[in-house]
Amino acid sequence: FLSVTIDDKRYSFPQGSKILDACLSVGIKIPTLCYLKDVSTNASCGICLVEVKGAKHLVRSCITSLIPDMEIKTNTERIRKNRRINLELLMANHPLSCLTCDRNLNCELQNLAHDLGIQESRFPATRKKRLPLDETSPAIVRDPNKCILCNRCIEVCASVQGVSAIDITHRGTESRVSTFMDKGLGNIACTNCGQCLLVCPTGSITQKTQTQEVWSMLSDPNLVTLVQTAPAVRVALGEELGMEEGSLVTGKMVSALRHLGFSKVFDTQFAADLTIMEEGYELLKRMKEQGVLPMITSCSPGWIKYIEHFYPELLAHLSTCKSPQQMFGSIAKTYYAKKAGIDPKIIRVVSIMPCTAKKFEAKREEVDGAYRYWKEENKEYAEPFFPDVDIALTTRELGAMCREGGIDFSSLPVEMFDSPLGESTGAATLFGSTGGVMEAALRTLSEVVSKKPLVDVNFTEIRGMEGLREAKVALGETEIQVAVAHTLKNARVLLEQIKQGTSPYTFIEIMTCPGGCIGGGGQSIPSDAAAREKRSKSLYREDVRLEIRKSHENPEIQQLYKEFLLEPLGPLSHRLLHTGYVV
Ligand code: HC1
Repeated sequence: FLSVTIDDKRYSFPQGSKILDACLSVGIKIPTLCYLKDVSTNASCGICLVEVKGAKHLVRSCITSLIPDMEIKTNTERIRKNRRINLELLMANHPLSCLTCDRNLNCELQNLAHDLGIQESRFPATRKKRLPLDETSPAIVRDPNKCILCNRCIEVCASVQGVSAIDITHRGTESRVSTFMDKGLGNIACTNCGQCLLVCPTGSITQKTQTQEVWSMLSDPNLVTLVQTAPAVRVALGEELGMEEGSLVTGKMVSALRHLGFSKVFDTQFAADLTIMEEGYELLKRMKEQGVLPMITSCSPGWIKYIEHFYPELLAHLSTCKSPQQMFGSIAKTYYAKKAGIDPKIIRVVSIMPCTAKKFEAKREEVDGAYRYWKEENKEYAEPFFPDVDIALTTRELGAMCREGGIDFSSLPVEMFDSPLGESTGAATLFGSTGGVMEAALRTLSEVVSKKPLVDVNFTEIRGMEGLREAKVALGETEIQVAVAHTLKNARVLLEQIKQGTSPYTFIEIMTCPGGCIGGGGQSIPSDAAAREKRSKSLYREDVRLEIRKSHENPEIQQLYKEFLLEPLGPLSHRLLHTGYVV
């Protein structure tokens, strides 16, 4: 530890601390637009200036380490003036279109301009031309005109995801964030994870908004519009609508969706339980028949795009199961359509997801299970083409629809999902947090193999926020090793082991985003480690509260197999619930 003085008060901090971290830890707020705790200190914005006794110039607190007996001032006229100048310089090229910006009222640049009392930017714009939007991605839109070159997106893409899809291009006043050869996010190795837009301090990176398309569906009397909601949405939608971080709002969310006009409100968690059945039996089959191991989970679409781009030679390790989002779409437009007597062509499936990559997943060419099914069963039902899932909205987009629809969220009653695709288990709830898919699978696998009830359903050794976790688990007489990774940078470690032939694992779960889906690119902003932790805890509490905690005990899943699919991995499951991958 070392002692320093900040604003005339003595403190002690661990050796090596930066001024900014030290100040924040004792409640002294220093503004910054580029710093990202535990990810990046690229010192590009010049806002976090402080005075250090003996130093000729103001210093950037995010990159300056404490030294013993340092005397620091964080709030003087000189500091305030220089922070204002630097902010005005950043604003000089920034369009003042706040009212129509996706991040209006939730923009760090806007908030800081307000906090620093900026009335106008005194500096002329240096950028002469308006730059074109990058709308090439099905999930993410970039507006380089709103970029303040803080580098956060670049840092997250490189150091959290290990992808480096974007970087600074051009020089001087022409500098901008762009993709390889300006090809656009849709034409490069971007995984659509949306971590860049979560950390963007302005509205320069946003999701591709599709709320108007959904409003049109809802007002069309000739359509039956179903909605499914992902596990991680129920612990983040409340934040988006003014409630505490991590509030569990399942019942209010169901009620809000009915108010908005959806014909039926169903649960992606039903399909998560279905995934466990299919994936669990797939693993057992591979183990029995010396198939390709380790098998890796396949529900996180950013991860699928990552392995397709960077490790195509390992694709045989992926489970062939579609994600729960896509399984839901296939089942809704076949089993449910039949049961409810609805022509599948008039059914629309909207997903509410914590994830931007789900927009991409819904548009993949191979997600046409229901269409192909009807083509073979009853051609009249099959034309024109329809996808399994029509539109995937993010948690933020649902929040926007609730606001636009005049819904007073906190006073809504608690309502239940519709049946028969609305029942789910504690295991399915855990899908939303890193390690959850693995835990859900192990609960079912243990019982299926041993044919005995599990004494303890909690696989605590694979829980937590460590980037890589592993455990040894008994499946009957056999012991297997399993691993869990979240973020693509951590995924790479496990993939390299497989490539070298040194992987000791039988089964691996990989989730694209920090913390799993609770930290997805579609979640409420801010989505930092503290918010993720609260969302995750909320899901684990819900698992304990639920009466049924194992996927194979979900009565609606049992009914689905009895009435329609007949058995896991059966011919119909293969047609509707499994897929292949693009090299
Ligand atoms: Fe996920 Fe999944 S857990 S991928 O993160 O398998 O997005 O929440 O819906 O599909 O169930 C996301 C979450 C989600 C799927 C499920």
